[in-house]
Amino acid sequence: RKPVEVVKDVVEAAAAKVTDALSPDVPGAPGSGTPSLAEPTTPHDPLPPKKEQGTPETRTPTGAETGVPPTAKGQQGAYLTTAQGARLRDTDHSLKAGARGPVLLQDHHFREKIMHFDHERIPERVVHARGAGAHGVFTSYGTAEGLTRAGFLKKNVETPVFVRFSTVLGSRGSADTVRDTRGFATKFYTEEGTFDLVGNNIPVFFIQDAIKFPDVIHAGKPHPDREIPQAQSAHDTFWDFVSLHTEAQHHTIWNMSDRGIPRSYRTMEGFGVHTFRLVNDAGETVLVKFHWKPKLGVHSLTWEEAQLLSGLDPDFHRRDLYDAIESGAFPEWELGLQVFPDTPEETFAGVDLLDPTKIVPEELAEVQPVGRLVLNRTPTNFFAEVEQVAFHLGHLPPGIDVTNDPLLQGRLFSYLDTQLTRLAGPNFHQIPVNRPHAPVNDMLRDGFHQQAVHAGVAPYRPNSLDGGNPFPAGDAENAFVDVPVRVAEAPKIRQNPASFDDHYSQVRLFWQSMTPVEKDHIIRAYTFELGKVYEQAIKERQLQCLANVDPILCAQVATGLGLPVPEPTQPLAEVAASPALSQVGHVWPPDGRMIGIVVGDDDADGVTALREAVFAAGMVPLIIAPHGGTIGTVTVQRTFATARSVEFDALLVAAAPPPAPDALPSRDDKAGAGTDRSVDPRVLMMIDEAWRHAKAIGAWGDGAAVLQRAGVAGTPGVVAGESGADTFAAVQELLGSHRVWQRFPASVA
Ligand code: HDD
Repeated sequence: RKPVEVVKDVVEAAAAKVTDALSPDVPGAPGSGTPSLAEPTTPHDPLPPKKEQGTPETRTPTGAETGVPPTAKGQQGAYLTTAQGARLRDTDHSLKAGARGPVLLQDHHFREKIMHFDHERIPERVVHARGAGAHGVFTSYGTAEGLTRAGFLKKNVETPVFVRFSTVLGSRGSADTVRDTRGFATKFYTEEGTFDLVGNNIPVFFIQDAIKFPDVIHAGKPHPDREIPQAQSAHDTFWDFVSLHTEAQHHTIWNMSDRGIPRSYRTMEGFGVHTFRLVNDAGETVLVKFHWKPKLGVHSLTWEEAQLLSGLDPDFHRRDLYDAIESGAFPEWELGLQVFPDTPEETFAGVDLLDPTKIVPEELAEVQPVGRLVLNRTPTNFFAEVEQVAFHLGHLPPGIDVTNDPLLQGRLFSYLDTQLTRLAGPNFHQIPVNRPHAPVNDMLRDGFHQQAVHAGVAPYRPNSLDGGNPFPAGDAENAFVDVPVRVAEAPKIRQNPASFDDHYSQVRLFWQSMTPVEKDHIIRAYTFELGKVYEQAIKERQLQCLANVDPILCAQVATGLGLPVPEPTQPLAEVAASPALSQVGHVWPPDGRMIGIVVGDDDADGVTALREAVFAAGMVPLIIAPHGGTIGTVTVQRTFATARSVEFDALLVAAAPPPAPDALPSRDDKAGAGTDRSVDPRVLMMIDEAWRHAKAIGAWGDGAAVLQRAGVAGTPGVVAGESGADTFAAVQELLGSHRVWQRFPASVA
């Protein structure tokens, strides 16, 4: 049949569905008798006439109120229309003077369509351009009630949230699994105004003063001449900067550790980084640091997995987040606070709380849980929500205030300012995802993209024309509290406090807190990154920095680079390790983990039962078969052509499927090495990689022979069970530790 006939069938089938859907109950449907839905982007009801302006509302309708989330109302009616609502009969042919003639300038639909398309892209974020976001809910435990007047932290209060995760350096289309810091930004739509907690998965920052932010980002972004490398720090300008601005060494060692390559957004900690100030009803204050603790624990990729994923699935973290939510394995974090007395010195246990390059070890100030975050809804439209969401540290509800951390103070300017270019004007707070859920009655007016139809004539205060509205709130009406912190009488100077000069003690603290296998990964990461640097002087300068952190770290990296080992320029700091910083040695719930299951054609019942067992354990099975389609009644999700080990956390081999005719050559095919092709080489590659990346592996029945053939049977973390069920049970146990750490040589050193 001609393609045009096929298309006709498809179109007719779709049209029939639309007709079915157009029951008289559907608003806007012909004959429904109901008016069309309201224009969805109208943000608020028009203000009442000025005399009745008692409680003017500019409130975003929430899903609970309208039954429909505001973002789900982008279209009304079943028919294609112009942007002005005129129905169209054809959108595939421009209006021409005859079938072979020129296109006519009067084709208003063509011009509207192309004009809009030409402007679909907006500037990407200058940093954190690559990201993914999701909706959720934050439920407060009430444990912070005595510390802050913030209503969303009162017991059992549920607050809708939107969270955006990101990498920092890459462009919008860059890979997810690069070595980088991850952003963790949360918008709490509280009833007292929006609170944005704009944090990272690393608790310290590269610089101590925001005035250096353009410089560190210029150094980290691709080189200006050739615009490479994309989304990574393994290049000259980055290491030039961090070896010259040695305050960056603490953040850098976190990047070089496994924290720089998270397994998933779901397995990252989040940190507010700065110290904030809470104020309670009595006006009492404390200093706090915010922490997000993932329910699934902190887990990372191996460097080889991260590199493979950048090519095999550049959207790995984004896919993982959305797959988890859609499969019902909702990502969860606990919000915690480290609480410090608000003293004039603003220090705790010798740590300057205004220095964003320092942590307070959890062993010295426990992280106290105050609430729970669950992400349970994927975006309806990525651009509308994830791309247009705008975070700002100045979005603070009453009860939370800032401190004088100079990095924080600079950020308070930057986040508003950047949106003017990115979102093209000052009204970005009216974009649906950015609208507060608290009633808004500001005196901001006009500007590009104004969506609100403000009533009244007197947007100033005091006024006598709009009945005095809007009125100032006091303590009783829960007005925002600017904590009256005393500002010391001091000269205007461009200078840091002396305590900011300690650039190495906490780098050493981090290094000392790592287990041998984590130290090994750090050494390899520095060796890789500096190995990509061309300038000898930069490598030598960075080695000099490492000499001030630890002699073994420095010597091993120097050996890898083939350079001499420098002497430290200052005494090594005496520090106590913080075991809380290590990812190894904990056991975590394995919920939401991906279990790859290699099957043949003849074990359909066993596979069905195993799939159910995996789901019942809160994990997600991925059936991998020689061909697509089904195995019995089970749908095949990956074939040997589309599966790769890096997608899953553990591998089960249920059978010994024969090699497909188009299998890749295996190393056994090399001349003289024999040609045992009893197992598909792609299955052998999956096993080989899963083993190398220290993942749990299991097999039963014929599958056990496959593990023998792969040469991994009987090694740590490789289970040969009697049945699928008991093999899976043993693998589940192993997953609690994330990896079979013994397989890394350094872990036994
Ligand atoms: Fe920033 C975005 C986190 C320092 C200026 N930053 C941005 C995002 C996160 C962070 C998570 C992405 C938000 C989103 O998803 O839309 N930034 C941090 C943290 C910092 C930090 C944890 C240090 C503790 N940032 C920082 C400084 C400056 C900026 C010192 C400028 C002086 N950051 C920006 C920005 C961005 C941004 C240019 C780009 C897009 C945006 O704000 O909305 O304004």
